[in-house]
Amino acid sequence: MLKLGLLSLLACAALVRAETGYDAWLRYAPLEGAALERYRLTVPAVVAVLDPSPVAMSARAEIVRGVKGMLGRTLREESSVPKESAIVMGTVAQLGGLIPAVTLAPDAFWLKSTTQGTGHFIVIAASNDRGLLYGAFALLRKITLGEGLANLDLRETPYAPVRWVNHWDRLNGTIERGYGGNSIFWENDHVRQDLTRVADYARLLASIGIDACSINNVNADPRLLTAEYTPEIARIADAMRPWGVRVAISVDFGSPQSLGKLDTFDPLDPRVAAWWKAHVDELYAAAPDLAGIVLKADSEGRVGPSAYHRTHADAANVVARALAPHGGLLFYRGFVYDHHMDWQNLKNDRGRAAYDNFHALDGQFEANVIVQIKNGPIDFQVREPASPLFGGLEKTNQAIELQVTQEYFGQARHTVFLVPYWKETLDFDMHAAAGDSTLKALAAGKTFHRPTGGFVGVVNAGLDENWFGNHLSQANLYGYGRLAWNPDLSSQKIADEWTRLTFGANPKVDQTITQMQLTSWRTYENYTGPLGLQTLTDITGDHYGVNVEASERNGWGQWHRADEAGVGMDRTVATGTGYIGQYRPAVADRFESLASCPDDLLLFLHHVPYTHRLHSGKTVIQYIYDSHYEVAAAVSAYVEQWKSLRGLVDEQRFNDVLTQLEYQAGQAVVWRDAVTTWFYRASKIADAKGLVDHYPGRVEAESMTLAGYTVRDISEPTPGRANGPPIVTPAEDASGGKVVACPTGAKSCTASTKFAGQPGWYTLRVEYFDQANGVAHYRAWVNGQAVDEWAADLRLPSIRLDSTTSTRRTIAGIALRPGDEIRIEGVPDGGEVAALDYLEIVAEK
Ligand code: GCV
Repeated sequence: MLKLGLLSLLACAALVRAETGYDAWLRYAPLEGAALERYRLTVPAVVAVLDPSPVAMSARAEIVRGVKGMLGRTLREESSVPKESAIVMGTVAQLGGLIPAVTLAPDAFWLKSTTQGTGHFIVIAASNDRGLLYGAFALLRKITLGEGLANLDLRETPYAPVRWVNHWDRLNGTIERGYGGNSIFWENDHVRQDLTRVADYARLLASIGIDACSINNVNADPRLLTAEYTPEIARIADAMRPWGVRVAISVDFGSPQSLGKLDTFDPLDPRVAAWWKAHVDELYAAAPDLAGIVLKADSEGRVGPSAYHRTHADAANVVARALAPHGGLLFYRGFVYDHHMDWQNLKNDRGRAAYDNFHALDGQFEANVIVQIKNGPIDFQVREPASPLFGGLEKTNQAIELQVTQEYFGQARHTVFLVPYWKETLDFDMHAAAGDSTLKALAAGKTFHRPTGGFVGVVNAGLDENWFGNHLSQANLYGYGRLAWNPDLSSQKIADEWTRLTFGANPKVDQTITQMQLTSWRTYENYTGPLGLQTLTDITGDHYGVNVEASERNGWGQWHRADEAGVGMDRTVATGTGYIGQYRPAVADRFESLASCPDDLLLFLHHVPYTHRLHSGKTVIQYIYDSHYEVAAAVSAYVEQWKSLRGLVDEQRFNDVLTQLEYQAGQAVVWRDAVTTWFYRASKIADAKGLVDHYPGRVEAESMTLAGYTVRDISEPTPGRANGPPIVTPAEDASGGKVVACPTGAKSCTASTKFAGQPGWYTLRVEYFDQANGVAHYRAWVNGQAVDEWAADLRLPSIRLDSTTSTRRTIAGIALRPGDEIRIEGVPDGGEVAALDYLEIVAEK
């Protein structure tokens, strides 16, 4: 009895072992039962590596670490083929007769089981040390996933030579569009002293086949090219090198003038060319395996070749020529557009910009230049068609830029698994050539037989223990790497792999998380920008909360043109901006006609009345209404699904994700209400289902009995927009367009209401505002009895009272009788005014 009790206690302890998420998908959690027995029989006692390079040593150490974690056994390390059974790693030549002579591409690996004499060998063969490392990770992945090792014969070659990540880290340690804490690379204008995190990050990258990483923001700080930083860059390179990850940097195109004391940065001036050469030579002297340079020029205020009426090819080539002797690559960003466009001109279209800027230059770039093109023509919106530029370059290397960091995707406070989105884009046939002209084939250089090309992911992982601020967001980095390695993997396969590696093999856990991840993009899209609306977020502000009109009446060109009469950007050739004509005819014809244009992209490509019928037969306006209600319910269902995993996922990560999903469920309601209200007001078409603008059980804070609280119109300028009136007035951000706020400096304020419903059990939902400039406290009372208290301490990106800060507190299990007084007390702090939007009283089932 005692023994049993102890055993179950131990089992329990293993299950609830606190996990911070730091190990991500490389947990190597102990195997149990039959799986443990099976692998203990098949995994030999020795691991030998025949290649002495540091990368190969990492591969061997990783095998030892993984086997120790999963099987509880420490393998003996050797450096020649032992007589006894072993895992043996080496190049095909080093492996001698152990396996047949084959030619393996760089970074490819071959996992092969073989027998010689009395020894059984698991061979990891490759043509270079990175291949050995990738093979080692593949072998460990197989063990974690429970795949058999007998008759092993797995040969994998990366789909594309370029598998990079970019970081948008600033030298001061902050990150542009980073949601997982500050930089792992930089602190106080220098490289961090302790680079352990950097090495651990490189290990994560290596495990998914990523081999290069740029370490500073594309909005580049020119100081990085001063001599002071060269040894610092070299330190990062040293930290990442054992994992086969090479470092790259982003540079400012004006550097020859701003740093070099030249009177010009004209790319055709020989002094400028000499300047770049000298600087690049210096960098390579310190870090000889630097992967290359990333350049954002003539974009969003960055200087570029237009200053001298030169072309993007001139700009790219002057830096590329400096890199060429060292084998470095120059990534020139295709994200070039005018952000001061006249919004009243219906022919203007930011979507055209990449193609218009680069198509005519095809063939003019040096062989080591790669044009780095965002997946869509605008900017990582919730849905965009594939950028037509991918089909418009035949004699130029290209790479697809995907955004792993969730800028327009809920900034890691919302769970959105992006792999299905990326898959749709990568599999899209651009009809650019007779053979395979899917986007992935074009980007990888296969279609037009380019020397190089591939994938770049903007990652922006940070110092948070779990790297991203949300455990489930780790799946995006994992999925990005897996797709860059093999874009033919299905979303299902990637989600399933990631879930089992990250949360274990329990089938219920696997199924629940995988399903949630696979549906999460469509869910998010349907509350933040359905039918090709791109995004309805505040594009001139934090890119997070709702602000339907923020896209309009400004020069940024993220227009959706929603007004009283209709919605959508007319990008047709016949009557619109002509954007659709940038695609090859087979694609253009499909997009141009309303009959064949996919519903998902309708409003990206066409302007239609709200009564336009989709292929499903539903009107556009009813789709907007329905989709918002459906997905708000779907996110609530995620919460319930997650709760069903209690006890099956370790406690820390279980609670973290639960908190995240509960928050997201509240936000989906904020989005639902704001977007449907806005479209109802604009279209004046009532919801056929009668849901929009009717909120049963909701008591607006402004109609409660207030003590100290004052009513505020949400569109008032707040300190965040102190310089004049706000650009937009998102009255839809608050229920009823109003909130109540407690003046700064007040001790506390209260808002109360009398319950008038039937006696029973109720859930109270308090919609309050969690501004970033203080930590207000709230208390809820029923008939003078305290029932809940909380602090408004989330890390949200606004100090305004708006949908970004609008947050929901759920208080379940409250018994109410008619006449009961419900009172919310808010205690302001700093600039945070303990504001309230409404109270919702929901009967429990
Ligand atoms: C690094 C968008 C983002 C910017 C980003 C830019 C880019 O505009 O909001 O933060 O700048 O894209 O990709 O260069």
